[in-house]
Amino acid sequence: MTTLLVLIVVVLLAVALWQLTKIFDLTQVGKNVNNTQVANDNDNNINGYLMFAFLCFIYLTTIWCLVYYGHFPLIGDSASAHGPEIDNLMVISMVLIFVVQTITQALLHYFAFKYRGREGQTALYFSDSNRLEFIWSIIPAIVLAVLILYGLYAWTNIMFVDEKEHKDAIVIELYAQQFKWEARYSGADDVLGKANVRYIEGVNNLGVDLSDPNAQDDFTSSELHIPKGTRIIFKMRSQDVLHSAYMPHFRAQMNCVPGMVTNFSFIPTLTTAEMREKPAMVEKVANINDIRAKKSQALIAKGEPALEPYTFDYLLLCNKICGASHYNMQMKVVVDTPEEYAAWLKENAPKTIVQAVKNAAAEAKAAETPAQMKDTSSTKSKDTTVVAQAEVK
Ligand SMILES: [Cu+2]
Repeated sequence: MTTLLVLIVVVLLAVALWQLTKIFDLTQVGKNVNNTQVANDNDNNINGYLMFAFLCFIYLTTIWCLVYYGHFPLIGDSASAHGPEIDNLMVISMVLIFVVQTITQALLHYFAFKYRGREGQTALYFSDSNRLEFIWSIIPAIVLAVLILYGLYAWTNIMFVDEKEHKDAIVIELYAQQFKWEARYSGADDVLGKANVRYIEGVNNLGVDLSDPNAQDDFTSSELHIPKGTRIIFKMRSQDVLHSAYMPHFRAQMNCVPGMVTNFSFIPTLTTAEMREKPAMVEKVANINDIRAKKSQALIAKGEPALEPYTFDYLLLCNKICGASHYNMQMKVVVDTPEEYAAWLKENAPKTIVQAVKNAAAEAKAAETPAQMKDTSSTKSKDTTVVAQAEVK
């Protein structure tokens, strides 16, 4: 790495020296009879045409990217109620950028060509033009104002959810830590118990306050299950560093910040099964499985096991580079029908955190007892803490 940096510095120094000699040469123009370093009409023509060539290069690259990568962005088939609004905003912004960039690049390169240098011709100088400045200020100002206002309107609609208004909403905590997610459900009372990093101990790795009455029926899951058609209010926390809860198919993202609770809320509109049946998704999965089949052939030839076929699942990803295994920080999200969700709750709700802590304590005690029984003869004199406390008293 150091060698590379030294090499870069040496190359940059060489370039700087070369440029300095060129500048020096230019200062000698007029004094010197040799004017080969000054651009003549031929050089200007070449540069003018190169401008056009570069314009073609930009356009061709754009077309190539659209053809080969155009199917990657997730547009349409969003799985949340607010999804179409975000998609709309995205499409409007992208189309606008595309049109403006296509026109302005063409104008920029055309004028660079048209007004290329010609011997004996000097540029027309004028100090300012109020009309021109007005036009190129007011048009972008109006367009940007409309775009920003529309964006703000969409943002307010999506982000400002009054929890009191949505009494039937399900509150779920998303807990981020390097490098995994955990979901905490509020149980029968629909209220999440208090939690704080100070209470983290053993299996209580979310730091739930076990003395809080609301925490008694809280349970956790390493898979996020949510029912279709119900508002879900996510409360996000992080144990260590900045993470970002990103659920692309629901067009949802929110930072998880250590020491504070952040919120995001949405209504899922497509169950996992329904999403798997969408034509675009069927095509995408078939593509992935084609690639996997080809890779599998190569693996089998090497005597290694073949890849499993891929089936679509919603994912909760981390969208902040939070450490070495950030790329793999994900949790499966399952959107159930209300009936399926009720069945899942019935199965998982009894596995409360309080119960898990009790079980762990009982297990620890069971493991301790045989060891204690072995050396009962010497335990009395070995309990140094008791002796120490007695001395302090
Ligand atoms: Cu992360």
